Amino acid sequence: MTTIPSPRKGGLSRRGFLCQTAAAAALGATVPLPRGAALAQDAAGSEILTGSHWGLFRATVKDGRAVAIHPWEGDPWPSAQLKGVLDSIYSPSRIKYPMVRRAWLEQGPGADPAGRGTGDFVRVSWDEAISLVARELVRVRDTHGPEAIFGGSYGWKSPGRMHNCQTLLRRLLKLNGGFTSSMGDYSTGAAQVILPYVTGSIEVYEQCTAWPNVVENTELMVFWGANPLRNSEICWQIADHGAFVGVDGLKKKGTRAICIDPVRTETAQYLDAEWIAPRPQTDTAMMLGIAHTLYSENLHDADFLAKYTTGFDRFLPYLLGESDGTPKTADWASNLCGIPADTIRDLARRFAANRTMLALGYSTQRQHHGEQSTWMLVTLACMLGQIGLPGGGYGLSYHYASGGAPTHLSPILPSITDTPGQSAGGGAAWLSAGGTVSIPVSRLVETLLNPGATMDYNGTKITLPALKLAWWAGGNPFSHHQDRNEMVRAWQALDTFIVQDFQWTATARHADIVLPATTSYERNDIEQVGDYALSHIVAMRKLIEPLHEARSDYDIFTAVADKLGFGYAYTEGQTEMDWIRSFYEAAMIEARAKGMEMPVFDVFWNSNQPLAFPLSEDQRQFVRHASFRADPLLNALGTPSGKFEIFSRAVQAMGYDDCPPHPTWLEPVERLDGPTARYPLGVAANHPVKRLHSQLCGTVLREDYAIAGREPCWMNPADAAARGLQDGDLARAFNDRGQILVGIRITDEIRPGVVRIDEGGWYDPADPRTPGSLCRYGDVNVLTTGIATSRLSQGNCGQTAVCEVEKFQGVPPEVTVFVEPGA
Ligand SMILES: Nc1nc2c(c(=O)[nH]1)N[C@H]1C(S)=C(S)[C@@H](COP(=O)(O)OP(=O)(O)OC[C@H]3O[C@@H](n4cnc5c(=O)[nH]c(N)nc54)[C@H](O)[C@@H]3O)O[C@H]1N2
Ligand SMILES: Nc1nc2c(c(=O)[nH]1)N[C@H]1C(S)=C(S)[C@@H](COP(=O)(O)OP(=O)(O)OC[C@H]3O[C@@H](n4cnc5c(=O)[nH]c(N)nc54)[C@H](O)[C@@H]3O)O[C@H]1N2
Ligand SMILES: [Mo]
Repeated sequence: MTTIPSPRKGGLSRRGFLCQTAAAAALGATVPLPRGAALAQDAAGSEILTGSHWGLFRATVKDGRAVAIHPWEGDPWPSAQLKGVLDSIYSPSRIKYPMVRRAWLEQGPGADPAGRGTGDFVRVSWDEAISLVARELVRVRDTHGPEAIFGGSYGWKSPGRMHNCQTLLRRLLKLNGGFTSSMGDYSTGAAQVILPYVTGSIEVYEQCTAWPNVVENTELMVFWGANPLRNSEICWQIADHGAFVGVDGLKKKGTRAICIDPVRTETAQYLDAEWIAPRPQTDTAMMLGIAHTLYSENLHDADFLAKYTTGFDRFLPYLLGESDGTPKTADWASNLCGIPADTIRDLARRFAANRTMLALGYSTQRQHHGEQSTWMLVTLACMLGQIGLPGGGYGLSYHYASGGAPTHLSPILPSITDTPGQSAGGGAAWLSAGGTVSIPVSRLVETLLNPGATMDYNGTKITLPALKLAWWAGGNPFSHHQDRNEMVRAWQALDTFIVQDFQWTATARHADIVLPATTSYERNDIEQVGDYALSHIVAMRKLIEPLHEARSDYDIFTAVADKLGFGYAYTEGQTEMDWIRSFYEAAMIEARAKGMEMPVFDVFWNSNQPLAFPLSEDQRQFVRHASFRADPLLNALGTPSGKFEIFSRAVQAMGYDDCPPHPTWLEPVERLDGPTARYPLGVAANHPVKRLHSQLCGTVLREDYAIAGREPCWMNPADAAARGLQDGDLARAFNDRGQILVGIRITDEIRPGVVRIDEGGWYDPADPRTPGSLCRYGDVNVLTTGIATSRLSQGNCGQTAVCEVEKFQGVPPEVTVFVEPGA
């Protein structure tokens, strides 16, 4: 089991320099003069401070090479993944030069699409690569229309307000006349669409009741498919790791915790929590069983339901079975989820008897009908009536990016926009014309397979465009998308696939044109710390010069814009540092309006210190929905009724049979022990222990977890024994959609019947020309289903799959995905 690094002794001794503020003074914080900050750089020598998804760190640079990195001394819980960060800069999977697939180069766009992924690339000069890209953008636009260009490029690009490659890509494509974009994300595809109907906002990325308030007031902490001690290792911006402090607070306080999860998570282990392991994809049923118990034992809060919610009366006949003949009793739920009915009843009683916080993760909505679990959890919280009270209610981001870490008083740092001219006071209208089509982000494969078809989405109809060109920057679709083999086939509809990355991911390998980008450590940028904490602004200073022929995303797009004749419109005459300075200075003005004085840009930039912002006691004690509870009329929710909606007329009006108007148990297309399951094991395709999705899979970190050189497959001893599998065995996991190699890791920290294979293992097909061939490393998305959660949200179902696992017979094929193609 991975050990959790212990928090730094003495807690948060932040060495950052504070922004001068009346608020900080009131809090008793020392406010060093900005002048002193300039000296700090000398003291730190050649150690350069920068930031990453994994946190702030200082890098030692010798002779132009980063040789060591150390977590920032103010990080309460540094990520063990940092060692992979250093290695990622120099890893053998770096893309060194612009490359073009031979068939495409010699025979033109669309040539031999089945040959993608075979590694037959030709090195070209930057000049040639830029010309090819520019010519192809014009050709596709003029022949097929701008919507034939897909620019919805999704993924976990590096932090930084300047080199946001996705925004930069859209900025370019807008100038070229438009493109097809994408909506939503793979994280919360279902939840972020259903929740506005239920709670009036997307909720999943909004602040939860702050950890200090939880530690003080919560008596029973329920982590429902939520694992902060793993999933808050990272942030979308720069990780602050505040959730670790929060969970540690629960441990010190001795708060009772329950983890409802097929895996005994790091959080469960650290807190020595009660572990309840239902069958995956049955949570809605289990929640209904709890709700039924609450109602039948009169433990629900009728006053709260009456005052703050609508539609409980429409839901109740379903709960009681009056509308469909099936009462959703604990016994009924037990049959589905595999948890004893007594345990379900006991949970209901304890939830009601204690100040209970229900912390839900995202996995249960990344499943077929994933809208229902989120909606049902909010319904449960409504029945318990503790929403808006200290330490009670629900929280949907305690596990993610340190949701619940108290929010500091800080300005919002602006970032590059996709609309040139915006910062210069509103650009010309023609600049943003065209390309208004947008598809739900996980429906790209469906779009490629069904051009011209109509898709339902959230009450609207979308006509799917005929895509001919896709350009990806800062994401890895050949990792993040489901049903890889279907995807490989669908990709053949594209004439041209351009990929901009710094590593030879499976996506880059399937490209026609590969453009080597720098890592964020080879360019300058600026960012905030903590998605929720917003505790600091930090200069992400360049550590080293770009390696090989890599260029920054901004330089690459600028070169294409120049070639297309709109270079000036693209850059507005601004360099990288001009933009960074302008973002900082805009934040300075906002800070001033909030009563804070930030140092001038040069002092900040040269200080080699993060700029700290103050935290008020109010924010430490923030309680989600407290204001709504205090005055539901004045602070009405954003739903049509202004209340929590347990029955939604808006959802009803859409008439989708796969998303009824109140939370409902609907059988998923397949699940462990389900009526349609053709394979005996449920697959938990979790977020990885020692990676960020696919990032860092190509680094030394892999040595810490790979088994038999493959992605680990966690398996319960009973399941292993039944298959004659030993710890460390090389095995084949398969279903109707595909097959992958995995290494067996036997552990009783997983529920019998479930295997865990983390997402993000690099796809390495034995024969790229033959969809369905064996993936030699272990990309779990070969096994998952590509269907959508429902017609409402069209979210992905990355947590929906069943499979079988058997010992691999024969000569193990070599894994080749971690070095350059042809190496
Ligand atoms: N089965 C299953 N599938 C899943 C999930 C699951 O739980 N189960 N989770 C889903 C979720 S929630 C997500 S968010 C997605 C994640 O999917 P992605 O975000 O696509 O995955 P990453 O591996 O983070 O890919 C980011 C890529 O961007 C590159 N990159 C980083 N910085 C830069 C930069 O500055 N410039 C350029 N040009 N490239 C850069 C990295 O090298 C990497 O290849 O996966 C989804 N897929
Ligand atoms: N280390 C690390 N942290 C990350 C990421 C990463 O790649 N690596 N990715 C980040 C991103 S982009 C996102 S969106 C979030 C994702 O956050 P989540 O989607 O919440 O993360 P997962 O790891 O997929 O699942 C969380 C827990 O749910 C459990 N689980 C799986 N299926 C079920 C089920 O059917 N029922 C129940 N009750 N539990 C289930 C899993 O065992 C796991 O412990 O994580 C973020 N944090
Ligand atoms: Mo995500």
